[in-house]
Amino acid sequence: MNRRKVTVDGISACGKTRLIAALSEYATAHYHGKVKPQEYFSGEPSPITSIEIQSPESGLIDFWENSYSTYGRLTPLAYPKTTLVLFCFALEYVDDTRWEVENRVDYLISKKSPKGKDASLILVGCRNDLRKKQEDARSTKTLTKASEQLRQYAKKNRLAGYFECSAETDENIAELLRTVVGILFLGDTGDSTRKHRKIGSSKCIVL
Ligand SMILES: Nc1nc2c(ncn2[C@@H]2O[C@H](COP(=O)(O)OP(=O)(O)OP(=O)(O)O)[C@@H](O)[C@H]2O)c(=O)[nH]1
Ligand SMILES: [Mg+2]
Repeated sequence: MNRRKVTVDGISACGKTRLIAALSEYATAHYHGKVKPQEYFSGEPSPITSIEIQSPESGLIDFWENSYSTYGRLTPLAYPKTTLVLFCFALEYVDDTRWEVENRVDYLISKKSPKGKDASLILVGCRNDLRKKQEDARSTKTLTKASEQLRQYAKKNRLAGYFECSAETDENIAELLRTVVGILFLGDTGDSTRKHRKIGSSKCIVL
């Protein structure tokens, strides 16, 4: 069975663990998926969530969370042999963290990157429900403007995708998983030949 590693990295406490849980739940319900029991890693909880899917391809996805708060000692193992990086940030703090996101992704796509040069990278904005609530309460669009700049950054740097999701409402979880499965098992790539296309609403773009 094909086995692929996906590194889930990003800003601290932005929603990485919940994103993996939402993707796992969706894969179980719609890809005939099965979440493998958690293994322990030298006595510590494992940063790996393994999901076996049966359709459209059969394969095993290992989501490896790079969390400094939970799995600090294991962070050097997060990138080697990864096929895809989901780099996450929280959309309700995007105005404060945009520069950190760009700096860290610049490094991940540079020659010094700990990921292999063929590994793709998708930018994932998490907690879109909270962003919407905040903007509604303040009647502003400052967060939307900041996230638009990240979308442009993703496009300029030919990243494999840019998504705005909510693990709370499941917004764009299906679309993100479809793109992940395509890259891992169906030969979709993140190279410059990719056409700019929209999926569903303007909230989700695969570049
Ligand atoms: N409303 C809402 N809350 C979310 C969403 N995703 C995550 N959260 C909440 O945000 C908090 C942090 O989520 P985690 O998934 O633990 O974040 P993390 O990035 O794994 O955190 P670290 O591993 O500590 O870096 C938790 O209270 C989650 O329940 C979302 O889409 N909507
Ligand atoms: Mg976590």
